[in-house]
Amino acid sequence: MNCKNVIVKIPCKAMVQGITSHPELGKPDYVRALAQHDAYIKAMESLGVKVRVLPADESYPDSCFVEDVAVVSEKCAVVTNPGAPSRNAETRAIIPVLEDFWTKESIHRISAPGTLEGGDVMRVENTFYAGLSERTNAEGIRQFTVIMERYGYKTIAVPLTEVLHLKTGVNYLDGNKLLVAGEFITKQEFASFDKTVIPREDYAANCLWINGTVILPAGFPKTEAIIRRLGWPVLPVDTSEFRKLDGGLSCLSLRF
Ligand code: CIR
Repeated sequence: MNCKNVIVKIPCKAMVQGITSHPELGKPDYVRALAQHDAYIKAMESLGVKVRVLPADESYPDSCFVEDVAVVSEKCAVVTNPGAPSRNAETRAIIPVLEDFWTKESIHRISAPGTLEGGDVMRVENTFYAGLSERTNAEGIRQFTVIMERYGYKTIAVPLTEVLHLKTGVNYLDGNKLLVAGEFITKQEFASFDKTVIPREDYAANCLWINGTVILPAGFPKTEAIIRRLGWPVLPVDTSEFRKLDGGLSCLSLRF
């Protein structure tokens, strides 16, 4: 689906204390992270997208991963309820921003005991796949399903066990094509897709199809070659500093 707008949030200095399941990769280099974030914005702009840049928020080390605090579509927006305690209140700052794009009536909320993070939600046309993960629970998906039904969208829950978020390992490109890695290669829920398996470069499953070009993380040549073979131009963007916090390309923006 074509994308007109993107919301991003500048990384804060406290990002070096962000959550990570890969401490062996080391702490992010803040200056490099800022430069990579800037390149991400420029990549989006080069594809015809209008980028709204939110200021850094030092209270929340992981707040640059703005994808997790909302799920957006052309008809509505859903403010999530992040399952990570240190990230839960990040949602407060996104509400006034969403109000610039959606009416108050079309902005909804996931509430406790439901939890949901945007990284667990993948849109394919009028269907949302929602990962049942450590961050997103069944009640969160139930609430999300009810909200989205009102707008004519369907939700399919996908249990996951190996990765942080659904989109850590599976991403929809276009034309029924799905990039899959790890546990998503064999999942029944994705049986009808035209799947491309990421060969031993699992991190590169988190790519973004933006208006006919695929933005992919820099440094994954096998994946880059595969995507070129699928027929799309590619735009590599270095995300090495965000990877140290389990973050990838999709995590850094809300796209609509
Ligand atoms: C976290 O653990 O919440 C952050 N360090 C990474 C969030 C990545 N977001 C995403 O996959 N959507």
